[in-house]
Amino acid sequence: MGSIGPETDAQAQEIAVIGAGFSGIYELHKLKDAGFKVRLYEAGEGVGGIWYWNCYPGARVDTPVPTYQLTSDDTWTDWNWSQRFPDYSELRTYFQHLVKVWGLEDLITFNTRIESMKWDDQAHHWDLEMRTNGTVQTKSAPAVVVCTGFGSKPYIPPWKGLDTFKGNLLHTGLWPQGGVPLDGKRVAIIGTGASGVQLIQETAKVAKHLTVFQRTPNTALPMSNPQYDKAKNDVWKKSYAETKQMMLTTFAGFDYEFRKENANISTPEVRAAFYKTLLESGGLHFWLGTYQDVLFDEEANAEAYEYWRQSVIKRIKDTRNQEILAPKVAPHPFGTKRISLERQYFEVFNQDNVDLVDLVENNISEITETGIQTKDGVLHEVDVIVAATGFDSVTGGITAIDIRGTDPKQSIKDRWSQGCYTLFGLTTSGFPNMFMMYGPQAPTAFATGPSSAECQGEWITACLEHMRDQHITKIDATKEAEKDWRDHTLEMGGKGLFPKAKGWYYGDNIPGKPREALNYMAGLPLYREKIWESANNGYRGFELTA
Ligand code: N01
Repeated sequence: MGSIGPETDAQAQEIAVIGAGFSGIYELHKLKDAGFKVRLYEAGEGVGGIWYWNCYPGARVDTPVPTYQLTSDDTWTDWNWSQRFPDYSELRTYFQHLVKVWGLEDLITFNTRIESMKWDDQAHHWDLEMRTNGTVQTKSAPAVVVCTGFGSKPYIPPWKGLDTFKGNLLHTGLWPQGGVPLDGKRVAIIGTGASGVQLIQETAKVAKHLTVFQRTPNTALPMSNPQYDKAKNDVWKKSYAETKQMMLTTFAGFDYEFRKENANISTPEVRAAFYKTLLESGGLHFWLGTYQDVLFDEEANAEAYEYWRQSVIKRIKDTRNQEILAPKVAPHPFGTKRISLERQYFEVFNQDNVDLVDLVENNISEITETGIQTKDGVLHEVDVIVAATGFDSVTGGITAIDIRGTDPKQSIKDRWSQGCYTLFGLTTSGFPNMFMMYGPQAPTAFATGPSSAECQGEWITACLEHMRDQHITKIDATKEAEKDWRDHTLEMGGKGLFPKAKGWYYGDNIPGKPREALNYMAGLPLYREKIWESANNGYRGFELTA
């Protein structure tokens, strides 16, 4: 019988946590603190999760600090940020700080990728097969917390001829740790999501020539990234207790919220003044601090888009580029695809060394030995091709592992092939004692990483403590409860203008992936209420076995 025992129990096996991003590190700390034997496995060489893998030039977070940090007092009092939106290297240093203050050094095994997990329904434990620098070994764990993140499975479209390219082919999410020289090179970047926008800005500064291949324009907002000195850090620290309280009440865990009025409550002049303030605030205010109906009402949305468009086109000299980057007809309702933050992004296209290809008019026909051929017959010869083409988001990090639960014939990938089933995005029926963080049917992409980690991590830790105290060795979601959660998630995800946009929020970016709301889009406060309602009622919706 597997045993979710205390650290002092010599028979107890280590609980396994997979992935060293915000969720994994937080959960490792919580379980250690609660007295469990626990070990974290990380495929990379260092901590940071998304900030370990996404180390392309310009990679930086678009949630401002101190919102983008864990809130426990031992982690922030001695920590100072150098800027409002830290880059990946500062975030890595922050993760090292977390490991140090929480004493996690000896509990992490790096360079180790979990390849498969098989549930043993007699022993009530998981057998994990893992590869460390080419060596495969198996370990048993009474419970597993999968923290592989929402964007850990990079996606490169299957362009014809891709493997014939003789230059350097890269993906933003698998950027070489030592960096790649782009100075003086001819570079192609395909994709203009958050990663593309950031990389384009940096590459344009150093490349001999940059060709950007855009399918959908990015309605990016100005970042505004002031430096933070000691005095500025002292300011946020003074009011951080109140900030933390506020973050518990807001939709996404930010320290501001949608305005509780519809747009038409104001005159056009007042609205314009309000939009101006939002844009000048920088960050995501124009998206998440706007009138409450902008993401629901077409008229309000169209006006917001037009305001954004006017603010952008005056920064682009060429009228053709204006129309490609900020078209008169919105490509989708404003804000229904993930908004990115930019710094001089639109000015990049005024540079002589930068070209823009509109893939809607002129798609890629094939990749050749020397570059990218478009439908019009032009061959764009380059030294480097960067696929900034995103990820098999939300589910891909989990389904990349061959996970088999009570039915050994069915992997989790098969189980979700026609649609995702989870209870609270925390567990999935038939895969007992397996918990997920920052995965499907949870707030994930609609919440900040740290807020989500704390919300789910506290619940999972409490659940495992309950199992330990009550000598429960198996917890599994019921099919009925799971169906209810799925229905609720899909209902919430069907609201407003969001479903009108095609993108990774709904799995549209991966061929063959079922179209459905992958995230819980009703906000963190309601999510928190629902998961604790179950826990406080004897884990309603779960079957517990001694
Ligand atoms: O990926 P994406 P990303 N042919 O999927 C295009 C987080 N993140 O890595 O929109 C041509 O958003 C695709 O076009 P379209 C953040 O949450 C955060 O940029 O599908 N193009 C799109 O332009 C973000 O949302 C940070 O028409 C193709 C791009 O590739 C998430 O990660 C930084 C194509 C993919 O954009 C993912 O961002 C970086 C094809 N066949 C990432 N297929 C920060 O915190 C796809 N595209 C700042």
